[in-house]
Amino acid sequence: MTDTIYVLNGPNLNLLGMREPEIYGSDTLDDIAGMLEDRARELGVAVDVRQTNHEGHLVDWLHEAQAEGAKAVLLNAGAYTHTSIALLDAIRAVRTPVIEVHLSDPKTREPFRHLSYVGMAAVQTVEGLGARSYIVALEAAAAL
Ligand code: CA2
Repeated sequence: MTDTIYVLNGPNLNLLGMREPEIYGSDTLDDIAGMLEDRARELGVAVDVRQTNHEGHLVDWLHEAQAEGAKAVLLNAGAYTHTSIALLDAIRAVRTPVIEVHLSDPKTREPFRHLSYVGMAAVQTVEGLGARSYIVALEAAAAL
């Protein structure tokens, strides 16, 4: 059976490519999903790419990733990265490894982006590479 890697995206990432290209690049989330599907095929894994603006959906999907036996989760929790103890608890609650992903490098931005609850529990963080952050994270997940 082909291993599946969940790629979970949080609030406002559905607007990628439409605003602030100088920070987040000009690729849409659909563009990134296409790149991930192409690279996943080369790596012999499958990706399941999702986006939500709701914190609890991300928690539910982390639980689902474990229940469905996903190999790993790539998680760009958007601004919930910096606020959500619920996500920290969920990542700690599941055995599925979670890799934190960011397009920008939050540590070089406003001070309120320097704290990452996701990063406290993730096995790895890939950030600051634009859309390529997702590809590098996918390669790391496939190698786990
Ligand atoms: O760099 C990242 O990937 C972030 O997770 C993006 C989040 C931000 O809150 C994190 O600190 C870093 C914001 C995503 C918002 O996406 C937008 C898309 C288009 C226009 C404006 C925002």
